[in-house]
Amino acid sequence: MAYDDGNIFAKILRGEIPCQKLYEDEFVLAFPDIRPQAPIHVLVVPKGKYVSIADFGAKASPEEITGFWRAVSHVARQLGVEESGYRLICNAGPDSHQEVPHFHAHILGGRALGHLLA
Ligand code: D5M
Repeated sequence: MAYDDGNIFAKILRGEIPCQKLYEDEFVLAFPDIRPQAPIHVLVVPKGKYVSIADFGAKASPEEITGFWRAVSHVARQLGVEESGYRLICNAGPDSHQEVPHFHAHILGGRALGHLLA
């Protein structure tokens, strides 16, 4: 799938739609999910234009990949869930109900999460 510059995260990254910035560096922007499914539900979005985790893995530079995952764990620490624990979710494709076609990770925490992922 080709990257669509009109997706909502692209608009947020360009500053066309506001978000509550929780963390930003050269590689990522992190902000709360608009439809939280846990007391803490934050999205970490790479600044590069990647549709999916497959696209990210195939096309991003080693610096971008390292920067992204470092930022994810940094944000989790910043949110105070490193000790209590949290779940990372990266939806990919129709069966996962990936809604926004710009790769991102969800950080979920702040309560005991269920055992099942589905
Ligand atoms: O998840 C995409 C997530 O993005 C979904 O949980 C809603 C969230 N979302 C959509 N628009 C916004 C804005 N404007 N701010 C914050 N969060 C938003 P997916 O993994 O693609 O299904």
